[in-house]
Amino acid sequence: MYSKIFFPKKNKRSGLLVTLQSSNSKSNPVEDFETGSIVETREPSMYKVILLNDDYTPMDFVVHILKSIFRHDDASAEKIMMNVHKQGLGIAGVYTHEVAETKSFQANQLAKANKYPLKTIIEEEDSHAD
Ligand code: TYC
Repeated sequence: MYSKIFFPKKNKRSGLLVTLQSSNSKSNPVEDFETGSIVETREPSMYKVILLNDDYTPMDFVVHILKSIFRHDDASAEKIMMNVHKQGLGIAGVYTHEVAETKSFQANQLAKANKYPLKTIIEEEDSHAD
């Protein structure tokens, strides 16, 4: 997913189209083959889904969430769950904003439906603009 910003060339009466996605990443300007306009492309911001520890949600249920919603295999799900259990929180996965929101919501809803207090939150990743 890229946003495009068209800057008209000098001495041209062409219009100006701006399609800006909120992003703090560095742009990569390239020349459009057909129009000669400068097209600025940006990577989308990425978001961490953070899994929070609690004292009541069963470990097996946490592993189930990590496998079914975050697509981890057995070993990875077990490792993340134990890490969250010991450290207090951990990363279930990193996604674009809409996917992160959806997976976080699904995990929280599944926990709620099973009357467990497990919660996930989302947080934007550092963009490391260089
Ligand atoms: N601490 C929980 C227990 O001892 C297990 C657990 C792990 C709960 C990770 C939530 O995100 C979590 N049953």
